[in-house]
Amino acid sequence: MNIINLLKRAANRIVIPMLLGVMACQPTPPAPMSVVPAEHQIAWHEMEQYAFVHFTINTFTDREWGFGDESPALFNPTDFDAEALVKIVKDANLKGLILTAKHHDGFCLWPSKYTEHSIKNSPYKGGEGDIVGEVAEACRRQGIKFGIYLSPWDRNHAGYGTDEYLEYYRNQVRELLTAYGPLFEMWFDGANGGDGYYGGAYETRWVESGYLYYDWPKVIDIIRELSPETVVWSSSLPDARWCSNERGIIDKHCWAMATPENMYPGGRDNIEVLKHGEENGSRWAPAEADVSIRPGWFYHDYEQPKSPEQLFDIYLSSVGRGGTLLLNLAPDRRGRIPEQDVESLMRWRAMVESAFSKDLALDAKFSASSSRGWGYSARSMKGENTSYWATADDITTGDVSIQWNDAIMAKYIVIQEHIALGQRVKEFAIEARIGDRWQSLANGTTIGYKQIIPLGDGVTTNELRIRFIDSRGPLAIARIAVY
Ligand code: FUL
Repeated sequence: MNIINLLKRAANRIVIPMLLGVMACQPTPPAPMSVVPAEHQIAWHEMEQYAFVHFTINTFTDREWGFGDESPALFNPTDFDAEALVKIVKDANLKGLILTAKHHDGFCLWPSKYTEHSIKNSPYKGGEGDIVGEVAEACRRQGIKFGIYLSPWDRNHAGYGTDEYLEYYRNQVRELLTAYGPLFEMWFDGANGGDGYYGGAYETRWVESGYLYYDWPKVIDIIRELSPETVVWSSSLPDARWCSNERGIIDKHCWAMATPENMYPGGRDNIEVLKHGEENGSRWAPAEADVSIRPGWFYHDYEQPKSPEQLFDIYLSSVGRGGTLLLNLAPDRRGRIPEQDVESLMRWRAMVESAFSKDLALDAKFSASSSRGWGYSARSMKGENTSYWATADDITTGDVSIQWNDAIMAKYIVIQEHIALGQRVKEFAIEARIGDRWQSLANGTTIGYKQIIPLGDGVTTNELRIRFIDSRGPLAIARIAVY
C-alpha cells in the first residue's frame, strides 16, 4: 500500500470520526422561547434610533392639529430640500425617517389620486411637488430606511365615520405602499374622532370605540401583502407598541412581548400593558419611544429645541431600555430643520459617541459560574454580539465576572440578550469588587435587546460581577460591554 492510500485510510478511520465526535459533543443551542421576534423585527431593534418628521399645513398655520378646512394654498415651503433633510438625519446617526404623509387635518404631502386636498393644489413646485416621493428617494440614495405616518383620523374628509372613508383610507395605504414602499415602519396614530371640517359639515364625529371602526386587520392585510417586512406600529400593537408616553421614556421594567387581543390604534385602556409589556405575552411587540426635539411636534418659532444633555438622557431611557427611539424633527416654513436643532442633534451624537467610544471589557477576562459548553463560553459576550453565552437547559441563574489586571473606571454597563431566542432575564444585579468586599452598583429586572445601566459618576474597580438572579429559561446573553 503506498503512502497516499495509507494517509487516506488514516483520514477515514481517525480524522473524520474525530471531527464528527467533536461536532456531536457540541451542545445544541437553547430552545427558543415560545415568542421570538421575526427577522425584520430584529433588524428594527438593530436600528435603535430613527427620525420622525412632522411637516404639513400646521407648519404654516402655527397649529398642532389642523381643523381640516385649511386651504392647500397655505402649504408653501420656500426652501425645502429632501436631500438636505435626510443628510441631517444621517449625520445625527439616525437610521431611518418616518414622515407624516397625512396628519389629522387630512392634507396629503403626496399627489394622491383619491383627493384634491393635497400638495398638487399647493404652490409648492407649482403643484408638481411630492414631498413623500422626494424624501423616500433621498432616503434610498443616502441609505436611510423610510417609513410613513398616515393619520387614521381625517378632519377634512366628508365621509369620515362611514364606510366611504374606510375605502378611501385603505386606498391610500395601498397607494403609498405601491409608490413609496417597501417601508421599514408604518405608524398608526391613536388620536381619533372629535370635531372637524368633514367636507363642510363642521361637526363632531366619534367613531365606534375608536379602533373598532377601522377594522384594522383589513389594513394590516394590505401591508403584509405589499410590504411584508414593514413593522406595523400603533399605540397598541401588532409589531411594535407605544411605550405609553411621549417623553421618550421606556419603563425600566419592560417586556418586548404583549397580547394583542383588542389592542389596535387608539386602544388606551391598556396603559399598563403598553408600559411594561407582558412576560407571557403572545406576540413580539416591543416598545418604541416617540418624543419631539421641541415641545410641539410641528414647528413654532417661539419654541426651543431640547439640549444635547436632554437628548442624551432620552437616549439612555429609550435605546438603553430595550426599545427604540423615534426622535421627531420639525421643519420650519422654509422646509428646513432650524439651525439650533441641528446644532443640538450633532452635539448629542458626539456625546453618545464619546460616552460609548471604548469598550473596556474588550481588555478584560470573562468567566462565568457555568456554561452550556463549547461555543457558549463567557467570552462569547465580548465585543460584537455575533455569539452568546448560554447556560444548560436546567440552569436559569448565573454569575459573570469581568476582571482587569489594572483598575478601570466604569460609567456605563451595556447588557444585551440574544433576542433571536426570545427575552428571558427577569432579575439581575451588578456588583464591583472594592478592596476585599463586593459593593452593589445596580439592580434591575428585564434586559431584552439592550440595557444601558448608568453608574452615576463612575466606579473604579478591577472586577465587576453581573449576577443573573432569575430567568424564564436558560440564559442566552449576547454581549456585556463596559464604558
Ligand atoms: C399624537 C398626535 O395627536 C400628535 O399630533 C403627533 O402626531 C404624535 C406623534 O401623536 O397622537
